[in-house]
Amino acid sequence: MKLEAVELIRLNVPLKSAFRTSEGSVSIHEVVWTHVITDVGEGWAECAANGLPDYSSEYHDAAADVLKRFFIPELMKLGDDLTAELVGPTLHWAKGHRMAKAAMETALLDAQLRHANQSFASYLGATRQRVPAGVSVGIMDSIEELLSFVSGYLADGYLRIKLKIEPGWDYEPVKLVRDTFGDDLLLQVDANTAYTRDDFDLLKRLDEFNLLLIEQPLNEEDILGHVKLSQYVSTPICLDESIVSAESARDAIELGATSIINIKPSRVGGYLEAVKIHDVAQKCGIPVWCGGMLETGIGRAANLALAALPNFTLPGDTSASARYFSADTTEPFVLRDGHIDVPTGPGIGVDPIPEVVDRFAVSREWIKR
Ligand code: NPG
Repeated sequence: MKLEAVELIRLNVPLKSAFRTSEGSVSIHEVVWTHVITDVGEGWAECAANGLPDYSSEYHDAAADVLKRFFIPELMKLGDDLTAELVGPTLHWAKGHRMAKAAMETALLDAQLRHANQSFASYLGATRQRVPAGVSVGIMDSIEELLSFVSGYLADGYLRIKLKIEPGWDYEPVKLVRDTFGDDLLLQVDANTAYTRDDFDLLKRLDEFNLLLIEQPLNEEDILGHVKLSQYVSTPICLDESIVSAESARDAIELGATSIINIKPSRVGGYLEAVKIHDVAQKCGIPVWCGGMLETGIGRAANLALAALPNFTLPGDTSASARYFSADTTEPFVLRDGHIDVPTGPGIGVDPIPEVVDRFAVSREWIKR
């Protein structure tokens, strides 16, 4: 396939309500889309880098810049020899920028698979037609508000609840949710790196709530800290930000830093690396689940395909469109019996709705050969 042109579309998509984590609060999902035009057809992807570099060092302006300045021209140079599988090796020389790399790989894979009339799910090796859905619940202003949101999500049918925590918003809210909704609720927490090695006793108190896991309690570079914490608490530790490749996943597993992994394709450079992490974890008997980066339908579609692979044995943050958006950029994904259907059409299996994209687009720029 040959890359003829790329349209970089900047979108500001309003969230239904502000989403607050220990890293900050978001009320508008600011992202860049890569819309690729090739000689075999077009493809779409949503780059997960958000407005601020607060989850990782990536942010949308930087992603747009590195795509325009380096990645797109380099992929165009491959001429007819370009395939989605070559994106990773071709851009390997550039350090980091995994979300930008993932956006190019995903859009080209979408174009390639649409042309081959094959779905993402079938290409990635999915074994299920629908996936169980969990929901991520942000930090709130009050416990009453938290309980009311959790109760609403359970009424919607979500099968597991993930509570965002930070120092000062941990033991009490988790206790109240556990006491209010009972022992059968699948419950886990996500600290987004908010704690330090001085907080082990506090984190150990969470053991009393029979949580599925504590996600990324310490700094992403503190692998040894996570090893020590895993030995100190009985709740399983799950890494997110720390896992950026199949190698880092293998090492974290071998060292005993993680016993469950959150896989986000964008964080690790794309779906091909994500499948490698799935495979490494599966060989080691480590379950995985699919995380989310507030993606609109364009990004959510491919995540659902990944979440249908066999070692995704825990419900992911693969929520319905209505969890975050009043209007999604594609046909909305809906919750049915706590599950979401995996798209079956060619490529990512969904198309952007032009009027919605026009409404949320703040700029559009073409990069041509
Ligand atoms: O369901 O898309 C979703 C969001 C799930 O909590 C979620 N994502 O830390 O995992 C995270 C968090 C996040 C959102 C991180 C946006 C970075 C940006």
